Amino acid sequence: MASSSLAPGIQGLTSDVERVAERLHSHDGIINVLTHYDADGLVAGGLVARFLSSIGREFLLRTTVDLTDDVLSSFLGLGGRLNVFVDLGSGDLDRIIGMRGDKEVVIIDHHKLSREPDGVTILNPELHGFDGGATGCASILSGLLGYQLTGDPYFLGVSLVGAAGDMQLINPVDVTKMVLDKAVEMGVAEVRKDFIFFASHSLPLHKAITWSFNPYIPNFTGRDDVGLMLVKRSGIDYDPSNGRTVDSLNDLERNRLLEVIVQYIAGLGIRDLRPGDLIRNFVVLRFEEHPLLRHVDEFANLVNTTGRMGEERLGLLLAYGVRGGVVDRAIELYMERRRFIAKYLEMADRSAKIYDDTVAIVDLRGHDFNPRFSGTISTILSRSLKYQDKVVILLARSERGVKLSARAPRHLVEKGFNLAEIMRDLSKRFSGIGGGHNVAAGATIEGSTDTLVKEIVEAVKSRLG
Ligand SMILES: [Mn+2]
Repeated sequence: MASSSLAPGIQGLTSDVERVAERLHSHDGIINVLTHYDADGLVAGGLVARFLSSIGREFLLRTTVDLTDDVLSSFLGLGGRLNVFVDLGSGDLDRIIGMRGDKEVVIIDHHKLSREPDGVTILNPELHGFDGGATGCASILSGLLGYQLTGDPYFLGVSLVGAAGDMQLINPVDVTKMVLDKAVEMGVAEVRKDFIFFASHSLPLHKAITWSFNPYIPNFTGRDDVGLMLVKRSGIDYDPSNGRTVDSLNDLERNRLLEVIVQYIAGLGIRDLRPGDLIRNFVVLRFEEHPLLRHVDEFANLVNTTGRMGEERLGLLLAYGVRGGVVDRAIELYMERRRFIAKYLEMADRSAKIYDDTVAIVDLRGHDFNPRFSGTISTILSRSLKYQDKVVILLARSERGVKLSARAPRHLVEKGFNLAEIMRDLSKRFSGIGGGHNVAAGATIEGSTDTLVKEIVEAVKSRLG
């Protein structure tokens, strides 16, 4: 698949794909696979499983939230001689090499390498001059592996689902772009530009128009009542029970509805709303029959949900290619989770207090809020038009104390602002654990004091100064 018009590293990566595919193909005996529980990890794991099945290899597939010592030693302790890490491992080479014993290790990953591979076989775009955060996520690599040996374009199409999950399809470059282009060329994928209001093709019209959480628009996103009001206002003949969807609209109805929606959103008085925020590229999988699976963003949300709700095997099976009852069960979970997200976003928006126009504190300690949603809610808020230029910090009550989930805008991070340090400092001061990345970090601290919010705001402000 190498082409002279692509970055030079593609050639090297492609020969690594061939090498790893050959290695797995020639292995005699069981192959153990461990993958991450997010959308990219589950899609990659499902594709590796499909690939191993199609070449007649026996395998055992596990998922994990973190690569802790316990998880690592249990995985390396499994029978069989070959262990494959997917969407994790590159940053833990020291521990893996230290604990591998006589096991052969293969890593299919796109995170930064913590040291020299030293006898570990690694498939990673970082080794070929690419930024693995921006291109060549684990699903893309697994898709290439499967396609390499089987020629089945399903691998290319579904690998895009994991890429959507890791945010590599918003502006696809290098390896990810190569796979997208190939999938389009093979006729399995199609790229369409459309308004975010028309992103869901399966839901009743009034739910569909407020469906997309990207960007999150307070008093609009996820609000069925607002959706119904706007459909009525547009004069379209509509009854929520008659099953009309976005696809049933003719051009005239579509334009009338669009006009009403844009007018309503403009009336919400949101700063910095650009028309471009409301239009996106959507990648469609042409071979999928179910509308939720046809759209890679929704497919990715579906898989992500299975992991977040502790039902990873459903996500793995979806990526592998199982349909029917597995799709139904995943959709039930998805709808349940969406209802919670919509409810919690409203709650968060009402509770948000903004300090000095830079820090948004969302204190949900006194609310009926499930702390497992903290990261999801703070991420959506931080990408919303209202809060995208703020440091967002969400506080929730959890079993072990107060859980903090923090997100920083990119412009501050580029100037050296580091949330992980703030979370570490706070967790030292309030005896807990904390850390993460410069853009996204968290902490769980013990007890709670009346001055906690004030101290958090002070901690952020001192780092900004
Ligand atoms: Mn990933």
